[in-house]
Amino acid sequence: MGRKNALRIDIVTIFPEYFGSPLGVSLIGKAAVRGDIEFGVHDLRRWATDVHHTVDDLPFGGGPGMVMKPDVWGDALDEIVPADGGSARLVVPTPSGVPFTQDIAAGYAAEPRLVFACGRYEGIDGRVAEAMRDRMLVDEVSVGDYVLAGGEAAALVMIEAVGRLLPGVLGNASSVGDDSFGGDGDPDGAMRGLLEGPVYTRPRTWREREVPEGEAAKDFGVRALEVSLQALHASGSEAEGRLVEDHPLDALRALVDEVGADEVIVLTDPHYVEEFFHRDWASRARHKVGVPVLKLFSHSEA
Ligand code: JB8
Repeated sequence: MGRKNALRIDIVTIFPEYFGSPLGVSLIGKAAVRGDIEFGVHDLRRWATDVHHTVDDLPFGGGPGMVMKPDVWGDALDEIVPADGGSARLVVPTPSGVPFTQDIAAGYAAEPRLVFACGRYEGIDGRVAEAMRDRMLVDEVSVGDYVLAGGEAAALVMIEAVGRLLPGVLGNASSVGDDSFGGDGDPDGAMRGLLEGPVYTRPRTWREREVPEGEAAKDFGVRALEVSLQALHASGSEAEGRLVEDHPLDALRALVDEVGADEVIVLTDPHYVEEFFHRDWASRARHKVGVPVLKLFSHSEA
């Protein structure tokens, strides 16, 4: 078994090979290597009982397509999940499910164990989800208002959204429970989107397009500040704000002196390189403003 606080994810599918690459790369691949996430991918046909490994049958009442057999799914889930549910949560992707949201992702990231039941054809016999509710939480979830050919791609979407929220996954190492304060853990909160905007990197001029600077850059800052203050006021805060155009550290020091602040809280998106070298300006502020500087990270990737 993996380390403590690890998330165990089981996936049941007739296409186990579908998951190899996506779960092996990037943040999730590394989290799996470290043991922060543990995957079990199971071929549903292992629980089929006939020579053809049949997993589907004709729908009662007629209609198009085939329906996945309850006996095969029942035997699979009986073997994968302990009889008492073992604190697992069963997630069944289906176009008729409740919409998958960032809040649901955050809830899943706090679970010890998720089991994804990926259907194909017209879906899984409706009694399977019903029967499993006797032993565990069962969520029927949709990742969007369109119809996929099966639950596999939907499961990957959810696993990616959950994986990047796990503690220990890059960018979350120092997060301080600031989900409700501008982080993407609470995208419906008052602060949603305040720190987002277009981003730029080198070269400064590309195909005759300049990275916004001066007045052009200020425009975005002015709007972001407006929206931020509006949201804060709407939530009952007496926040004031100002846009800083010269060096933020000098402005911060001046502000600390001006208002006699005894603490500074910096809310920022994490940046991998800056964090690694402790070169971010919030860290430098610690040595310059003469009061404690608490740094909070939003839950987004570097
Ligand atoms: C058969 O669009 B979907 C979705 C579609 C599906 C199945 C599961 C999910 C199974 N078609 O979220």
